[in-house]
Amino acid sequence: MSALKTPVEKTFRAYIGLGSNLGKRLGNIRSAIAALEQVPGIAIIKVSSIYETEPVGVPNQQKFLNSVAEIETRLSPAELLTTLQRIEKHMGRQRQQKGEPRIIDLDILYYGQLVISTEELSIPHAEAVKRAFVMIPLLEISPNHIDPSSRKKIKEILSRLDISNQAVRKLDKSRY
Ligand code: PH2
Ligand code: MG
Ligand code: MG
Repeated sequence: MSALKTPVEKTFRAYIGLGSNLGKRLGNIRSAIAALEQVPGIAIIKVSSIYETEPVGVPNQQKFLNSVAEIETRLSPAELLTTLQRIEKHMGRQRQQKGEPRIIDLDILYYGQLVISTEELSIPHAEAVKRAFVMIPLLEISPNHIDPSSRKKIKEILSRLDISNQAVRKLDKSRY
């Protein structure tokens, strides 16, 4: 095939949610971002500040650190999922029980404007639009991103969300 006919591989914008509430939380978030940066087929576009957040739905656990990264990727959703699971495992995440404290959790929040729901993977992430620990970091890096399920911008979704009981505090950059 001539160079001119070489197919241009399509890339997609995706958003990854990062969370940690076990071990060295800040180091864990940073290591995960560093690991993502190393993956062929993933380019990191933006990373939000890191937020300390009250655990949602998992009572009596240590607070989380959360962040959201915007990436450009040529990996398919399934390949991206496998990649995130490989990084989680490599960083020492053990999966025994649902909802247990975790060294690192990497979730696909959005993948372009794709909407899929299978047993392995739902995109958009099913809970994302209800969670301040996802929506607030997303608002910081991409307020005009459109959630394909509701067709609303992140800033609109958040303005209508009652997050009064979900404490989210931006970590002071000078301290990390
Ligand atoms: N992740 C969960 C459940 N609850 N709460 C906070 N604050 N941050 C999280 O990342 C989180 C959670 C399941 O993945
Ligand atoms: Mg999660
Ligand atoms: Mg997860």
